[in-house]
Amino acid sequence: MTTETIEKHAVPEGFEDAFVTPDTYQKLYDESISDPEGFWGREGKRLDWIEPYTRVKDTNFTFGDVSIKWYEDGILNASVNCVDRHLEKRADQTAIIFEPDDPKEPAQHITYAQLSENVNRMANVLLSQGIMRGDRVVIYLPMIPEAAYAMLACARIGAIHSIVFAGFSPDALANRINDCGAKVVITADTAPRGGRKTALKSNTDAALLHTSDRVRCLVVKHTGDQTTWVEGRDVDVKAQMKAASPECPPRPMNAEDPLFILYTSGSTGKPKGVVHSTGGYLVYAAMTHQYTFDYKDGDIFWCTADVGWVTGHSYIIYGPLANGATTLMFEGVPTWPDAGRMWEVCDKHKVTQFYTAPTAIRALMAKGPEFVEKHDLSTLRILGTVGEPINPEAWNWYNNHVGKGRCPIVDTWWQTETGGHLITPLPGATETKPGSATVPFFGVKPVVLDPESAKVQEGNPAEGVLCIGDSWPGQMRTVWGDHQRFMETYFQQYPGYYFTGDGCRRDEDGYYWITGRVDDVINVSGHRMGTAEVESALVAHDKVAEAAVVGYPHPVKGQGIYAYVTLMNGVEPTEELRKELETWVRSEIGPIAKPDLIQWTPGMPKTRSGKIMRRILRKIAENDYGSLGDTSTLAEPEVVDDLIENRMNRG
Ligand code: 6R9
Repeated sequence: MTTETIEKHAVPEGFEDAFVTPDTYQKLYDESISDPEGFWGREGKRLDWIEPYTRVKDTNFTFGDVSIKWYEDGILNASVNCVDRHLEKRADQTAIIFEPDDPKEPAQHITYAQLSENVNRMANVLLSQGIMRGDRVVIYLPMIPEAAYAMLACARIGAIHSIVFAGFSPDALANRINDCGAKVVITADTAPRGGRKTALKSNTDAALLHTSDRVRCLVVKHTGDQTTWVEGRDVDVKAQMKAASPECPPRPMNAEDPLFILYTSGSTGKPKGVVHSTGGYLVYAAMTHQYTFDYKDGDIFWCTADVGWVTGHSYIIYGPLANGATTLMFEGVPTWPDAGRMWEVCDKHKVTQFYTAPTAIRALMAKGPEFVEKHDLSTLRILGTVGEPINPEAWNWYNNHVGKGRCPIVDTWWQTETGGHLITPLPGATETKPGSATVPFFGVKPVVLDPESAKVQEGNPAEGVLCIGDSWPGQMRTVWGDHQRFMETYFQQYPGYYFTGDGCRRDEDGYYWITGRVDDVINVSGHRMGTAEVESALVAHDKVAEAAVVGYPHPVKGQGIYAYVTLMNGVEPTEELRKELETWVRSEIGPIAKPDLIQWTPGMPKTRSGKIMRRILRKIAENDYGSLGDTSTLAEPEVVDDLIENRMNRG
């Protein structure tokens, strides 16, 4: 389908009272670009400040001098903004609805008063472990309320949290603990998901063999399953919380003090520790949550992401709680006990905004609409997607079967690095086109550049790499411990701009269509993965001589992982070895990194200077080998014939 044949969807009826309407969008957007100081100076007031800021924006995108500061002389505490300030009006309002993995278990409704008590108690537990302002705390927890308590407890005492997705392996966990120099890791005994359990504590035990032996381990006894216990190192969090005081004074923090670090994959080397600030990040998360989802008092907001990803940080915890919202936390998976679980939960808790990933929509679409039809979804007002481009088929299914044509769909484009939505429709203001993230959020200046000449593509339509022309408060501040890498990754290639790593097209109407990554990052079920990470896991196996990994189109996951592997001399390629390598990658990185296809190859297509020609590997993985382009620089052109003959994707 080309963009020209895609119809525009008008804003459905009933959104006349939305926070942002077509007129206000244009007016506010223009102001946000022409007077960022005035605009963001006003928006910053949505938070409670201990000391108000007098300076709003101090940002520089010049390579070599990159520096990003917002509200830099303001003093605040993020947990006060997410909890304490709501107590006067909302003490008995539900802050978090916890829906457990097993539908037979009762849901929990945690009020703001209870949230406050738990956060304070957890903060006191951290203090008693010697955690101080600026210390790093790694959180390796499933989707349980304690994850929210832990994040906000860190924020309360000025510690910097770094959540590691509970699906990551012990090695991945150890690397992150070491990179940020964490003093403690907070984990749980075991984590039920989809009726199966992950042994988080034993993963943590394995990880801690590769870290400093001073790292303490705080364990949430969630299921009560038996685990090993290391005296002097392991701490029973729930028992300690019970004994701790329910009051812990919040630490006044500078707006630019880091709130959290979140590791994300890049095109080269090991994952980067993306650093987010306390003030600017929270302003941006709260504002985008309010406007993009038109969040109003009484709404029940459900973001299905995991807190281990940035979407969980901004739209399960920080944005909603800063707005005094009711946010739903779901421990389970979309397809267990059956493909109706999401809709059952929407029905049960009267969800008003539902925010998920295209890969989940495609997986549920494949099971048929009967699972949706069984449930009453009449409370839904707004539907959202995030993580990867959504194909128009999935968009239409979501719109017709879930939204019944009455819910605007907000296709939100953003990144771990951006803290919140950058390009997105606003439900009461933006006409939508299936597959397009539409128009920029306030204060966001998208720029399309020619990838080779770096020339700005003026006018519509346009196509090229997507950059952003100026800073916004939710922007990442640095890479933890490596500001140089921050500058090189995002500000070197296209001087003066923030480079997103995505390609895009801007159509006749000025709508943006994200076409996917232009670097060696692949997007598997909405999870970002550096191909280099999977490659280094593969070559760490003693039977592997060389490996190259690329993405290929996958009907449900968006992209699948295609690995080309050259074995050590004398090693026989067998089915058994294929399985062994799959298990190996799972254990090195985590289940999400397991290759979908492994092709054995006697050698890689290389230039004479020894560079692997990934363009060719990508084409063959896409089953598009008729148009390999210029292969004249190949050192051994015959390798390509073998690769084509033995290709694994013939779909
Ligand atoms: C929030 C998140 C970021 C990358 C990004 C892009 C892709 C995210 C998208 C989208 C098209 C959307 N992406 N949202 N592509 N349409 N609505 O996903 O962060 O994990 O850092 O991934 O995901 O390629 O560059 P992160």
